[in-house]
Amino acid sequence: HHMASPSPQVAVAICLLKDKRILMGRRLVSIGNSKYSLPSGHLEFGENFEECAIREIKEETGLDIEKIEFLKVTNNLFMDQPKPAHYVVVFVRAVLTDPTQTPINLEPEKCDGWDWYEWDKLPHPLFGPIKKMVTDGFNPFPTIS
Ligand code: 8DG
Ligand code: MG
Ligand code: MG
Repeated sequence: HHMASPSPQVAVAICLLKDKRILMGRRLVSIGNSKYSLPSGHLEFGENFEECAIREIKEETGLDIEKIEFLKVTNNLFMDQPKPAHYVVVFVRAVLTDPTQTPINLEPEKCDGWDWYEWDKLPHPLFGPIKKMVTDGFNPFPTIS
């Protein structure tokens, strides 16, 4: 009859880059409701990060991606939620396989819609964890050498 203790969960968040813009959408879920964030989702049993990124983007936007590269990992606590959560979030970047493909809002119960934003004109309010990363200088775009 005892409650199972909650465990940290693993999510993969995708910085999908198209020229100078990145894909974001307004969340319609309890954590970060009405805030703009990246497409992301839970790592499934047996998946690698690349497979998870490809699957989640496809499920949420219909888009096909390639050139998936690891960027960073963050440890995010949401302890002030009705149901506290702890996420280890793996950030990757990727590009469209077909640059003419456009996003479809395939999970309208979870997201208000997807659009492309320039990094210095990101939508607001941004979801807390990504907002802090931006403030701390995170930039997913490749540096031109
Ligand atoms: P799934 O059922 O499809 O597997 O999951 P989902 O419903 O798509 O999960 P999600 O909420 O989109 O993403 C999982 C969690 O990742 C989310 O509840 C909170 C966490 N998360 C962070 N940082 C970020 C971030 O910057 N962007 C996004 N989208 N999620 C993040 O901790
Ligand atoms: Mg998601
Ligand atoms: Mg999902």
